[in-house]
Amino acid sequence: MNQTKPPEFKTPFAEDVFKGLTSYPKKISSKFLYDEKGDELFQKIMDLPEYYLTGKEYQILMRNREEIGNEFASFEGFDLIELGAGDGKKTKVLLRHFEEKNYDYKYLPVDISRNVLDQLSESLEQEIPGVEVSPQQGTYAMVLNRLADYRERKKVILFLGSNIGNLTPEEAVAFLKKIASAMNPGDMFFMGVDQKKDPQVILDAYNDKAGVTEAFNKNLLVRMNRELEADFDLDAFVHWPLYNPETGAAKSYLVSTKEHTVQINALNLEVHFQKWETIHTEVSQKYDDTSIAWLAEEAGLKLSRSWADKENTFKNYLFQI
Ligand code: AVJ
Repeated sequence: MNQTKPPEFKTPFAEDVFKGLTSYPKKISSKFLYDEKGDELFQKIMDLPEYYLTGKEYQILMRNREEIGNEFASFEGFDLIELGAGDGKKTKVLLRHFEEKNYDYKYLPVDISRNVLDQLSESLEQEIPGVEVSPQQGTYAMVLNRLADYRERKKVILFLGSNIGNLTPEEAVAFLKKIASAMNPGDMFFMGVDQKKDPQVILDAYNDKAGVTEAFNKNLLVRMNRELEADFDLDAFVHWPLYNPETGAAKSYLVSTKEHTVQINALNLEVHFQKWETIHTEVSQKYDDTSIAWLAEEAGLKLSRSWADKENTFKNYLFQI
């Protein structure tokens, strides 16, 4: 019998691109936005005037660090586990405060990238030398599984920056169920979530004047050109963010401005684009208290309290099980 072997992929990126660009409508998973260049562009995004998320969350943590610390602290001490720590700029607000209070805790930043973890450990060593850091390299799922069996002392899991937004609500429920299953009674989950608001404000956050978000989105094309020997012409696509105030989904696309064909040599693939055909590249889901209550209910988490800025631009929620 003549069997067709399923294609073997050298990397997760190769597999995602093959599957996503042979589907209709075309898509590429947003997690591949973060190569070295993507990390650098995201750092720039966080400093943009239109990208309010980082500044608002920083403010919330700064103003409420005392109260938040009182919730986290416990008699037997605690382990602070951060999913996707990045440069830790916001987390350091809490760590500095915990140091001042002499809390008995250990900080366990989780990231897929060794490089990110090394840089973070080094900067902590410089800036807050007292804090005990135990970097955890791996995917969130790997680390959560590993930590599920750990019951020695209270766990506080941090998930900041509205990173939950990169999942659809259905994916978010599945993810929060994993978090819940890694928690024991008394453990806590603290999550930062961008809120539904004036649609124009949200749209502008993903469509900055300086074009940094456009470059971030198009970096996927650059990455395919480099890593998969493709020949994407960056000028043949426009960056197109959308916000739907009904669903709370902010989505980004790359739209082909002409009919053309792209070669992806490493995948032995020719990809045809119709004029105005799209590649969906990212979702940044926005929530409100009602939709967060639904998420929590579905995932088996109990919402215990939240902190926000005056305009409810951004909220940080504390959950228990
Ligand atoms: C890191 C997922 C929270 O969706 O707001 C910023 C990523 N994309 N600008 C977001 C992002 C375009 C960001 N998150």
